[in-house]
Amino acid sequence: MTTSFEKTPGWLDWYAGPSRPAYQLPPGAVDAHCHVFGPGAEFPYAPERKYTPCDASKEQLFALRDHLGFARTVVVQATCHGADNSAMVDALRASGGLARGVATVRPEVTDAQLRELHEAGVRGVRFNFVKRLVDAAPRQDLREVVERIRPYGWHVVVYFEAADLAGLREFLLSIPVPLVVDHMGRPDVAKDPDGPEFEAFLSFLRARPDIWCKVTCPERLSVSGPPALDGERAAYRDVVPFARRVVEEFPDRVLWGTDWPHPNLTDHMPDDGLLVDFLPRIAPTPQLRQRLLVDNPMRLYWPDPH
Ligand code: 0GY
Repeated sequence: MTTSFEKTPGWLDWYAGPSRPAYQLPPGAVDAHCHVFGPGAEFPYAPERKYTPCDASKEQLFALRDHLGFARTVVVQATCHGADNSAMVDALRASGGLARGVATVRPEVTDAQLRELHEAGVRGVRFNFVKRLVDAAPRQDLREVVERIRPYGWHVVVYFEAADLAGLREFLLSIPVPLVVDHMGRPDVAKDPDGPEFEAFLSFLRARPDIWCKVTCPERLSVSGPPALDGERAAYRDVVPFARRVVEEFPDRVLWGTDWPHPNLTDHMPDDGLLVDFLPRIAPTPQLRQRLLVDNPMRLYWPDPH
């Protein structure tokens, strides 16, 4: 079967021919946040999707992993595939154990389906609260999903915007499994990293010792922008103080990933090699980078790699 689709108008394809990073990743580094999109002809996009991306296949993802120097990947289910995890699972199965996954499931998921996802390498589910990406799911549905996944030892990845944290905080803290927050809860980096908005986020991270944070997506959060705008390889400088604060206060529960193929960027598409070069600026010592890139993701996704 072939399925034709039209990309969302203005959709930016991922950056072809990324540079080789100047910073060499430590052996065993994990890209803990990236996606596969389709290919749509093989894995059609969900009817309820809010955007139609360009294809971004598992082969292309694994080629980028090797080019940048990552050893392993965590493939996160993107909203354009809804709760049909087949493209993500196909990537996990093709990875030879070098990829783990975060799925989207509905309360009616069967135990057989959960077992199959676990065997393929899924270790978490994602709850997305970003209004432009999904229609809000009833909280009771999310609670039911948590009860279903709990026996597998999975965690919940949550994606929300800074302005929505106050309304979500109590609900999120009531979820009885570890939480992983995407993209630092999307701070407004035009604001003060020591100001009340980011302080509210840090206080959320302090509320439980099992809340992890991805210090990801400078390209998505930055106002100062990429090198083409600020004229230096050291791009996205306004994001640095935010990410660095999190890395330094919570060194044992931070994760990092490329977010390839960077859905929904409208002004520029990052060179993934430059994104890797962002790492020493937010994790300034080799010890911090070892935890961020190797020890932490291994503990969460491959606690028993043998
Ligand atoms: C990301 C960010 C975005 C998209 C999704 O699942 C998704 O569609 O997560 C976004 O548009 O901010 O993490 O990839």
